[in-house]
Amino acid sequence: MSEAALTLEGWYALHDFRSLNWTTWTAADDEERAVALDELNAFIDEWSGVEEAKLGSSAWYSIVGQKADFVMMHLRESLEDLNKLETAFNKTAFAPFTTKAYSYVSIVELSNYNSGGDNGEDPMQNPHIAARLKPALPKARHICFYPMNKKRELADNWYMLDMAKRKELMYSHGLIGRGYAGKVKQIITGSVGFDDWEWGVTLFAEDALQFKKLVYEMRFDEVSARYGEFGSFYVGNLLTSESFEEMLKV
Ligand code: 76R
Repeated sequence: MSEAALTLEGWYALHDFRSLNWTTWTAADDEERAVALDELNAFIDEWSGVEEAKLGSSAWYSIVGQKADFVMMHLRESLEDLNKLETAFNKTAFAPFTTKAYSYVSIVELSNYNSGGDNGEDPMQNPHIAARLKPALPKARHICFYPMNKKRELADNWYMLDMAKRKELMYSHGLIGRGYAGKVKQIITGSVGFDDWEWGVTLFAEDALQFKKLVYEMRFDEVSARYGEFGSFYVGNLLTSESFEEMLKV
């Protein structure tokens, strides 16, 4: 049996995709819309306190295209916290104007493929590792999210490769990724046992074109070319209360 990679886990993640019900939104009167927006803003205002207390982080983006209209991405200490958040949103007066589009449950993950090996230190005490496992989500202009698997086919089975081979392949993957330092920030979340794919990939960038460049370049790398399987891609733009209100103006 091949050796499993050792993984470190940080905050639990929920990507909560919603669509707007324009029919009910445009049919509502001004007061109903104002109450809905007030309750939505109160819900969102709570996120900054959680971030300051270092108990989690949230991000809010519109989604371009018909798969969803916006996504709330939450990182929190536990699955219970994530559950409370989605329920709190569902209880706002804004929620009836939305429909559920998609969701993804996972946990921030780092694996030991490219680490120097066991040096006897507790990795959780390393501030760089801690910051990657419990990251403050960047308020970058754009987000890109997609789920993925590593293949388990007879000829190409990632899980049957020995550790040394997987390390070698992941080294090359990391090299390509590092070429995008400063342009794309990636958060890899593991979802084996939590959701339908094995990982969630969340990318943040000021220039959305860098998503295409990075993902395309990786397609030629063996880890993705041979072993990667991908779900639907969601791409969008940073939201603020102001830009969301602007989007909802009827
Ligand atoms: O964590 C690290 O920075 C060390 C190197 C590294 C690992 C272990 C790394 C670097 N990744 C790792 C693990 Mn990655 N990554 C993806 C995708 O679209 C595709 O083809 C794949 C989707 C992107 C875009 C990306 C970007 N990575 C993983 C894993 C877990 C694998 C496992 O355990 O089997 C997956 C699924 C995955 C997928 N990766 C980087 C990036 C970038 C930009 C980097 C460089 C980070 C940096 O050095 O700043």
